Amino acid sequence: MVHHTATSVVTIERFIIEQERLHPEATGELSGILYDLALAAKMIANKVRRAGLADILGATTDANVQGEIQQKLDVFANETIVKAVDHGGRLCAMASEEVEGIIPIPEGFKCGKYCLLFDPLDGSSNIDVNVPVGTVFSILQKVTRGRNGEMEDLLQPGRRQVAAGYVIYGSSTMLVYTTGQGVHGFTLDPTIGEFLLSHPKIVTPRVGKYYSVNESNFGRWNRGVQAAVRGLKGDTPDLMPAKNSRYIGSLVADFHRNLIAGGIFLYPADSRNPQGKLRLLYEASPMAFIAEQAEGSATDGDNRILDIIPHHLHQRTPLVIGSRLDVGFVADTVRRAAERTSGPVVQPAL
Ligand code: AFP
Repeated sequence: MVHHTATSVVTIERFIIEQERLHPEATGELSGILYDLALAAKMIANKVRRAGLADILGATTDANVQGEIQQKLDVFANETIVKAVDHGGRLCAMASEEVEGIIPIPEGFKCGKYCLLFDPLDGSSNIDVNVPVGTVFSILQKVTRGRNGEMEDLLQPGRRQVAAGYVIYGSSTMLVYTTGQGVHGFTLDPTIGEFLLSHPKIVTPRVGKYYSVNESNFGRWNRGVQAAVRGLKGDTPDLMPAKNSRYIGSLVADFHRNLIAGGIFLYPADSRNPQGKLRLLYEASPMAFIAEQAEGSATDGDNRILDIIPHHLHQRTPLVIGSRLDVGFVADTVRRAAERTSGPVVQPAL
């Protein structure tokens, strides 16, 4: 890693180039995708910031594939990302949380060796009330041989990601990403329109201050999850000191706060969402790559998120993610409860 002095101004472009130089075999294609995503992020940030002013709020008539009402800004963000990356010759296929099937590279454009999966505007039900929203992305290398990317290229376990990141449109706009060499955060300086390196080599605390979960689901969780959340509140002080609670309802914002300050985010399965609510490929997997690169961890309760083999694009998963010891505490508590009710479970928890 290149070391910068505290006073040097490092743009995201410079940082990406310097990282690429560490890999003599790199063709620059991955760097190109990251630049394009940074550009799309600036365009989306610009629109999100003006959302309260422009006549852009309100639901469109389409319900997206998740059956949720799609906000106009979701559509804008989706199109902005597709247009920023589809013609660069670096991607062979895309998939978006907002679109049912594969998004192909249009005829006439070159295809490359990478696939992009993204959630264009996560937490969009929060836009009307001025709460931070975000974009999440995941990049995989193509494994099939044809020109176009296929489902097999997109349905790879998270451990095969070559890059993942998110953009948070909050009190400032930040882009945080990893290519497997640590996690680095950039803050958008709106006066010059550049993302500047503000958080090099983010390492999340081993034990966090916060727990983040939608506790209105408490009565719908299994006993193990209930016991774990009670533990996070201080029920078993010998095992886990009590934590403070923070929950925004926007994954990117909840995850980002916990990444920096230390903490754990949970969206477990419940009786209404037996597979959990969050999407494996657009949310859990990229966040898990970032968490692990920042020395945190991520599990579905039984399995490391990055080891889960996806079967379809919009698959959901329970998610427990954040500070390593906190995630371990929840996984152990859930496992012990499962052993008490149904004998030992086969999968070791983290
Ligand atoms: P929306 O994009 O529909 O607002 O969903 C946001 C989200 O997928 C994720 O960002 C949050 O962590 C989670 O849902 C919040 O879900 P609850 O509202 O059930 O707590």
